[in-house]
Amino acid sequence: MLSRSLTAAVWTPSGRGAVATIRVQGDLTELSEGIADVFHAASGRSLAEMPQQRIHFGRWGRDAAEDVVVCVTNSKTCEIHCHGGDAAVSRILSDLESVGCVVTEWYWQLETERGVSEYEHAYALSQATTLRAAAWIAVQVGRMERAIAELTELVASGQREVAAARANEMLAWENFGRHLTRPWEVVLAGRPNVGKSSLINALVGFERSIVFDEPGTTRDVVTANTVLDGWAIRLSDTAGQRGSARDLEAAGITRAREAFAMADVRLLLIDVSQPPHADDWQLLAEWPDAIVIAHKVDLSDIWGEVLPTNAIRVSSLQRTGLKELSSVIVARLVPKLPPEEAVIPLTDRQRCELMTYC
Ligand SMILES: Nc1nc2c(ncn2[C@@H]2O[C@H](COP(=O)(O)OP(=O)(O)OP(=O)(O)O)[C@@H](O)[C@H]2O)c(=O)[nH]1
Ligand SMILES: [Mg+2]
Repeated sequence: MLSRSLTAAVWTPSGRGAVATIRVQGDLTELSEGIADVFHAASGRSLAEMPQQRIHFGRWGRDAAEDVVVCVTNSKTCEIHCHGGDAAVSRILSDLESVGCVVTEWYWQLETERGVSEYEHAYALSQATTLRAAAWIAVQVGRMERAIAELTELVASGQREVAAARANEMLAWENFGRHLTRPWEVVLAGRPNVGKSSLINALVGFERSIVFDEPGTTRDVVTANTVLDGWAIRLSDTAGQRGSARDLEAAGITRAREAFAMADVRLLLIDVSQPPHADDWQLLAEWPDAIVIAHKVDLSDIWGEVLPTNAIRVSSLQRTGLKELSSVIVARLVPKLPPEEAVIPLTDRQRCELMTYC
């Protein structure tokens, strides 16, 4: 067994890929001895004898060996490139573990002098799902460490109030920062049959949710990921809301209400081709901050005067009003962009650390 001075981590994204890369860090002489019976270089050399910065072809495994390419990148790091399937990766990791390597996450192998914020920055960057979010995260490198050092100095020199004001300035971008690595939640609700599933399909551009001309079609929360103006959005379609529902439908409605309550933006649909119903008024009164959508405007509008004045007129069938709706959603989610030099907290730990100065 090796002393636990070696770590191994996968550096390629999870899931199936052409090639996967496993990085091992630590004492490579120990590693070389440990894997002598599982790794056989075509050159006959042991890992310890391999010149750095060269690629070495070889076979990995005691029986049913498979092809790998190994590269010793410096005196403490070697990379094993193997088939990108999960099976090949887990087999090599488990061999490494069985000889004493500690399997860890890739960002803990970063060589950094700046501490935890740099790990967090690298991890956050890997979690960005849009280029726009990645660009905002990329420019944050090093900013949080510097900001915290400044806050600490301010407190040490008795300027606690100035420090609190600065920390609050950064915390103002807390929600923006949180959604650089996870999607904004946009939830649709409305009475049964108003066209919620049709609208979600129109917004994502494919048939994600079942559409049917019968109330109560959607029974649970159905989600679909999309991007609006460069921001990652998770749309949720929900069961139609009606006061008279029973059993299974009622359970779906409870789930729908929970999802609606938690949303970053709520879309409340009304079907203008049907007369207003008590449940419509109830929903409008209950969720005054929701974006109201006057749906099915391709049909004759029965609501007329009583339609809320700020309602956005949409027809999912004819695909009209979708652009306007998208820009209203984006304006709600990101009403203002941070200034370029803003320090944006990216993780819960950073948010908590800033709060200690407030
Ligand atoms: N004319 C017209 N019909 C629409 C439009 N959007 C949806 N519909 C029709 O309305 C009916 C109900 O649509 P759904 O999208 O299933 O409605 P829903 O709100 O998801 O219904 P539940 O899941 O039962 O709550 C279907 O027959 C759709 O084809 C629209 O913009 N115009
Ligand atoms: Mg539905």
